[in-house]
Amino acid sequence: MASSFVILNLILSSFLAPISAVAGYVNYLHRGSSLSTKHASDVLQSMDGTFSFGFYNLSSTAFTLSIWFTNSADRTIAWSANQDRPVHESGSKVTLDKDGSMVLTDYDGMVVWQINSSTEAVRAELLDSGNLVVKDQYGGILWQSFDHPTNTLLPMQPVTATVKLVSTDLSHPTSYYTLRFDDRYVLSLAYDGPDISILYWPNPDRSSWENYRISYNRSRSGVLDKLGKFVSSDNTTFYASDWGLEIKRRLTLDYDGNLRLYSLNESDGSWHNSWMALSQACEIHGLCGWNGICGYTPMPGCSCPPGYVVSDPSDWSSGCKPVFNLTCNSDGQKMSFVRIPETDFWGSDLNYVMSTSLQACREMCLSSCSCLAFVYKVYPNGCFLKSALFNGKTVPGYPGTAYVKIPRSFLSSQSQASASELANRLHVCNASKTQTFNYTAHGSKGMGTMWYYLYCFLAVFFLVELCFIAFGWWFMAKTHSARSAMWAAEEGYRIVTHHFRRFTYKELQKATRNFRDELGRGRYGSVYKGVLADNRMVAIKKLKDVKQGEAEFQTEVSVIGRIYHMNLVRVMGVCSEGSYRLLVYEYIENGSLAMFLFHGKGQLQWQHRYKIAVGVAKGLAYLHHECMDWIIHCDVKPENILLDQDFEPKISDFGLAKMLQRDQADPSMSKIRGTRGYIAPEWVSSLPISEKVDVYSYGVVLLELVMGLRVSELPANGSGDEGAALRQLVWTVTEKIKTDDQTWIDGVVDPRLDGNFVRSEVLLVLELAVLCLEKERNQRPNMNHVGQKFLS
Ligand SMILES: *[C@@H]1O[C@H](CO)[C@@H](O)[C@H](O)[C@H]1NC(C)=O
Ligand SMILES: *[C@@H]1O[C@H](CO)[C@@H](O)[C@H](O)[C@H]1NC(C)=O
Ligand SMILES: *[C@@H]1O[C@H](CO)[C@@H](O)[C@H](O)[C@H]1NC(C)=O
Ligand SMILES: *[C@@H]1O[C@H](CO)[C@@H](O)[C@H](O)[C@H]1NC(C)=O
Ligand SMILES: *[C@@H]1O[C@H](CO)[C@@H](O)[C@H](O)[C@H]1NC(C)=O
Ligand SMILES: *[C@@H]1O[C@H](CO)[C@@H](O)[C@H](O)[C@H]1NC(C)=O
Ligand SMILES: *[C@@H]1O[C@H](CO)[C@@H](O)[C@H](O)[C@H]1NC(C)=O
Ligand SMILES: CC(=O)N[C@H]1CO[C@H](CO)[C@@H](O)[C@@H]1O
Repeated sequence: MASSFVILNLILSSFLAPISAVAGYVNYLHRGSSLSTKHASDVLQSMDGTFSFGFYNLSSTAFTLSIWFTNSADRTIAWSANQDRPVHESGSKVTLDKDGSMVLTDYDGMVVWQINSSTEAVRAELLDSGNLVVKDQYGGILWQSFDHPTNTLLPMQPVTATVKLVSTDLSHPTSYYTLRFDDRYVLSLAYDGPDISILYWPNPDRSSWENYRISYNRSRSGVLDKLGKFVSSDNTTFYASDWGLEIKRRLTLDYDGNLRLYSLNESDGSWHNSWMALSQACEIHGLCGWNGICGYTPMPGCSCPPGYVVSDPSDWSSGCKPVFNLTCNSDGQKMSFVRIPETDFWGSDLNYVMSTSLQACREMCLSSCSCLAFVYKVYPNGCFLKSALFNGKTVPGYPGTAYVKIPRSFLSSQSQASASELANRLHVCNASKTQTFNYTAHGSKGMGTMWYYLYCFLAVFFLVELCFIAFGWWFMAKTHSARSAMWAAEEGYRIVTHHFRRFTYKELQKATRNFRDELGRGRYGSVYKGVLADNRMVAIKKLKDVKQGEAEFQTEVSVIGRIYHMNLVRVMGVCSEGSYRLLVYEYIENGSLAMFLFHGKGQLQWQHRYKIAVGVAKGLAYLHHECMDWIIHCDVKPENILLDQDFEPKISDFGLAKMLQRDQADPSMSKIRGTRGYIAPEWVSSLPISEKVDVYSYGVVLLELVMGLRVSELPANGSGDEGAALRQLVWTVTEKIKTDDQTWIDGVVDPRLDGNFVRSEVLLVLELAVLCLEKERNQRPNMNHVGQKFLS
């Protein structure tokens, strides 16, 4: 009897699978059937259409298995099975196996995620609530996505003792914020960092009682109801500002550590914020990392105390590091303190002494090696010695003053924490923070290399940002009487949106004083110096020959606008009005590498040249392998490598090739881009262009860095063939490298260096250069390998 049931079931499911678009969307998946990345129609939809389940495209090649809001404009993800390990475009699928388990496999059959159950599942169903349930033959629930939330809770999805929201999303894989019941059974927001774990909501300075929480209620559960009220067993209660309406909502722990409740506006698919846990961004712990200080100017931002510098400008949450060495008094190092008013460093208390004088407090800190700072509160007189600086915040009116210990010798060169340091800490892509994926070269024309694809996903960042903009506007328009607390937080959204914005033509005209100060002219148009209304210096590029429509152009630019890497020139904004297409770039002080190498702008020491070689490799590796929509630069040359005041290279003009290619009417024209002397041999053949063309150009740049002359303009030796001189040079260097004697290097290196260089480094650069200049592109290393060579 049972077996015939199974057979019937199998027959049925083979008829029902695969899901086809013809029958419209269904909300279930039968045993034996699967959804694949191949068919866009392979999506389950809840009966009422609110939620969809299937493969969510992060880019054209990377997918996650997710549940998303069908009707939100940006397809906001509510749940993801594999957000830290997306799968490849072709051949990935999720199957409800014959043996009853649900398995997500990558293109190569590797199991990325699976549901473990001892009982056979016969059906997976997406419910109207957004819950994906896997049922057995009796309709019992074997597994449900509601038990495994990612960063979002949906209405009626309980948060329980075993459930934890984690703020990590696709673009912020290392965010340490969590929402969970703490060990007193109070629902809390916590910073669960690698070396510290602290709760910051509800207010950690108060007892549970004072926070209106009930501790140690063992039920440990809470739920948001359909009307927008959240209640949990610890008496955490809050209401959506639009409470009472049955709207689609989500409660999301955003990557910035704030818990927010959003409502969907179904008419335009936007989200607006209807509640948030913390209205003051600086109350969120860990925002500015170790030694950092959060403050409002009035936008929330981070700064470093005097004597400290930011560890990673692209990521303020990595904090600040001291530029001095703190040794103990025993060796005679004289210590002093810098005073930072209205500032506290929460936690890390070494000692607390009541009713003491400032002088006594100071002495106490001086006499203790482990005291890094103290906070002195005037009323009640209190002295807090700090063993570490974390959760620093400057709040106007705060009744305490922080005194940070630094060597006296250092005090003279002290710099004030300036508002300009309150940089935008929200970065988009950071290679070392993203998950590494290991794909074998797949379908890429037999290139035997291993590819390390690192994805950096902007999608979710983009969604959140859109929400913020939408909310900001909605909120300002709607409630002018907004509480001031709300305002400060709203400013926080502006800083998010601030780093990439649309400009009007008028604004840019004004910034450049009607395009008066031309910095240079390039392939894509002229560049002008400008000063924005907020006094930031920018370089404004007026693009020519962009025939793209406005919308298409904006989309394209918003992609490059979200790329943020130390070695890439940052695009701060765009203007697209009528026929005008302008890009606003950060201003890079030192101009281009070409000016230094070929136009006598100044001396470039070897150490700078080496730094440039490494930096450009990192920047290119990033473009090629780490960002969404891998970008081929197509025109790597010293003119497009800008240098900041520390000679850190920044690549400019990336992403433009693609943009301009779109509308090239003449396909043969679109093929030959790049600059003579830097273009790889395959440009002129009919091979499709791959990122290896950039590797080739990079090889030329390496040679130029070493030799200090335009390799592309080497006198042709008789044959008249343009590339011949370069090939000859490459061949010679290749041969020389094989020999043991290294004196030949002195003859190759730029004479302007006057012998001041590190021979082993020069050798490494030359070795890489000839590798990159391999005629056969498959023989060239990829930029990740080049980067690794520099590190090893
Ligand atoms: C994902 O696919 C949709 C349609 O299938 C498309 O409109 C969208 O641009 C794609 N998104 C990305 C990031 O590729
Ligand atoms: C299933 O079990 C494997 C190994 O025990 C585990 O790694 C995986 O996370 C489990 N999957 C789910 C969805 O719980
Ligand atoms: C529960 O919370 C409400 C308001 O949020 C408060 O009025 C009430 O006193 C709290 N109950 C307890 C026992 O703390
Ligand atoms: C504990 O929480 C449950 C569920 O919210 C509630 O019914 C119960 O009354 C609470 N117990 C106490 C002692 O407050
Ligand atoms: C929803 O969006 C529409 C169109 O943008 C707007 O007119 C309406 O006011 C919005 N509704 C809410 C509740 O924000
Ligand atoms: C700090 O100490 C390290 C190693 O002990 C040394 O390399 C570095 O130069 C010192 N820095 C300063 C600012 O004295
Ligand atoms: C990638 O996979 C290959 C073979 O499976 C392995 O040898 C290599 O170490 C992996 N690389 C990384 C970075 O995991
Ligand atoms: C490109 C970039 O900014 N990379 C940084 C990523 O974060 C690590 C650690 O925080 C830094 O060391 C990198 O410089």
